Amino acid sequence: SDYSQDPPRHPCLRINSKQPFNAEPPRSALINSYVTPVDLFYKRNHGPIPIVDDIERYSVTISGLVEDPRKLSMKDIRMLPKYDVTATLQCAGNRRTAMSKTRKVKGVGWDVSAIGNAVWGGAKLADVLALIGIPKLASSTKTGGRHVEFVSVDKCKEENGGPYKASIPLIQATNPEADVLLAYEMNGETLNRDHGYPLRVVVPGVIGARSVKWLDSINIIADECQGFFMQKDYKMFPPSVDWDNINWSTRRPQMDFPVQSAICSLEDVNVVRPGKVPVRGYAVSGGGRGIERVDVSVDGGKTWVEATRYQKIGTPYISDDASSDKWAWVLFEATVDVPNNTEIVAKAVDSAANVQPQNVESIWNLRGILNTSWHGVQVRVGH
Ligand code: MTE
Ligand code: MO
Repeated sequence: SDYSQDPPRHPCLRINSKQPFNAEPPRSALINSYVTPVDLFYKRNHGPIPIVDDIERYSVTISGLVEDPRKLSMKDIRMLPKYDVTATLQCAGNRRTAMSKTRKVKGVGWDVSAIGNAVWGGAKLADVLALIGIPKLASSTKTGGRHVEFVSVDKCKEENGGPYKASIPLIQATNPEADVLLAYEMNGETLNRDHGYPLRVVVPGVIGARSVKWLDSINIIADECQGFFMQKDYKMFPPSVDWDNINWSTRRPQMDFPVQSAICSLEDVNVVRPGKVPVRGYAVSGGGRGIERVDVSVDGGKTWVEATRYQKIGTPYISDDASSDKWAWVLFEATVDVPNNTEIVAKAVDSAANVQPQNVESIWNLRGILNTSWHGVQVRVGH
């Protein structure tokens, strides 16, 4: 493994692990703009950043249970209609550090910023698959394929030096409305090496782990991918399961992420002047569900005020409306009165009326994934 070729990174990133490089921006970077700048976008890797330098010779092999296996060049992919999809990518490990505080979990520690919102530009996977003869909205191929596996160029220790890989159901891959992309642009620029140059998968509304970077090949397969990150990781276990009684085969690989929000205008502990305090942050849900509401409390959840929500400044956000970005977060803001020392908490409600759980204990799991408990910050009033 060679990390000496890793690209330079923004000095503001908080490094959670150097090799592989895992880092997140300060909270404030997330609420400064609706679209997260590329250099401040969290970076989550399982090995060194691969180098793909001969773009003329680069291709994606599509094979497996298909009648017409093919190699697609970057030119072939760029020839398909280009879509710009604004989608929030969130690591399943976002907010893991806080979960670890109640009971130890295994995994890279993250504060609340293993998440970002970007405009991904590329071809729809549904169009790519149509090109090789798999029709739109197909749930199986004539040859028995039901899942689409993405295999990367990178190498990681969890796969014993093999490539990172993951899969999604064929029905999602061939559904144009699911907006699954083979992306070559991020925020209008060529995708950079950290984020998957020259081509990555973006699966909107699903945990980041399925959005495979540095795509090398696509396999049409009968059963879901048997790789480490599908079978031995990124599964949600109940609090009763620990390392001595775990049976990985009893759970499905996590796909959609649940409703989430976090306060980003305040740190864990803050000193504020008495009076009005602005509370700002992000809220997002998986599966294309919009955010119906964000509630903020300054008395531990006895009383609540509703925050305002927005995506584009000047356009009111309406959840699940045609004018809103269905795969993207909303930013929220509320101004609260803080007369004395207290905790400020926020919780979001999605369009299916799913609500974040109050306590982390009820959702604790040994891998520390999907901490979506109410996010709280301490405020001390200084005079
Ligand atoms: N793809 C490859 N090839 N290798 C990886 O290590 N990490 C995954 C996913 N795709 C990963 C990958 C995980 S766990 C997440 S959360 C996202 O990429 C992070 O994407 P980002 O670094 O662009 O933010
Ligand atoms: Mo992740």
